[in-house]
Amino acid sequence: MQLLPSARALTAAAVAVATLVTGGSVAGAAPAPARPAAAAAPDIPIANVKAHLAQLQSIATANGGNRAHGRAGYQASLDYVKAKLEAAGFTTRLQQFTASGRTGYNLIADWPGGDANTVVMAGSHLDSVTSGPGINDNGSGSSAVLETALAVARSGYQPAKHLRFAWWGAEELGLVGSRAYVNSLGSAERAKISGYLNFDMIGSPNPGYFVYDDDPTIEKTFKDYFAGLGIATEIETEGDGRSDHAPFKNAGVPVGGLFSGADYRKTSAQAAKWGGTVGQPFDRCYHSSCDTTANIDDTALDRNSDAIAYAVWELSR
Ligand code: DTR
Ligand code: ZN
Ligand code: CA
Ligand code: ZN
Repeated sequence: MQLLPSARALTAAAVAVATLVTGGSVAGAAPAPARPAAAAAPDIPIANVKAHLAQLQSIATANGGNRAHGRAGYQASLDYVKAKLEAAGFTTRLQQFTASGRTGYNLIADWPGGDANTVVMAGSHLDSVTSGPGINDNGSGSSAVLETALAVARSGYQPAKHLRFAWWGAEELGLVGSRAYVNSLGSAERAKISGYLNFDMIGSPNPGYFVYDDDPTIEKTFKDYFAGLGIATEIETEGDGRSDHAPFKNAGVPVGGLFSGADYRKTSAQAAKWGGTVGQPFDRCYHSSCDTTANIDDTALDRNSDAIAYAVWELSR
């Protein structure tokens, strides 16, 4: 989140939310035929995640070097993700809001089926800062969540709970899109969300493996996954309240997520267990023009993408 003082002042006053239902049911495509739920989450192909990142990089390059709220690069990013989801059988809708005098959008994608009264959500912010393409922050989270959703469709997974995915607008202005979404829910709708999983920066070039500790069940799900790989994790402490899980947590929804680090510097103890460079930031290109496709650690992105799929499958059974 990069909160500009003027945006901070404007945010509270300028956010007005309207829900535009667009996309609706997918053009002609019926959901994949129900097949037995996958016993285990599939591997998320890192090549597919990186292909999404390449598309987001191309979009930024073609639109002034960024994918920021209210600009052409954000709209093009939204169009890309929405088209992939609708082609795969998701029901999508755009939620419109205003922030800092510009129109913004959240993209919400529901996977048909499951108990509508028990909703598992996974989300990430799709916007970048104005100063760069935002490939790690947060193309990494957006692409991993997209590929996990597409893996659900490919596998024909039909979990007991309902699956909903979200790509938030205007996170960098102060969690504007995700707060608008939570505020637009009535208490009944909010109570149906059994958990919200947030992924904001999961491919940092000098990566750490941080797990949110806000909800014990969700935290254990992620820690068990990494323990199975023999990878030590740490509790995420850099960003309490600094990403899109905060509005959900403040509304009483159980939250969790993964983070690979931003501008804090890696200690020698961390380098001993994770490798990488001591004394350097986890992401030296945080909020900078060098946050490009070259600013990604493929191993961290792959491991975190697979952890996302594992948690989505485990928590929605
Ligand atoms: N808010 C993110 C960056 C960020 C910094 N600390 C954390 C902790 C957990 C998630 C995200 C972050 C941004 O700049 O978009
Ligand atoms: Zn940011
Ligand atoms: Ca993988
Ligand atoms: Zn971010």
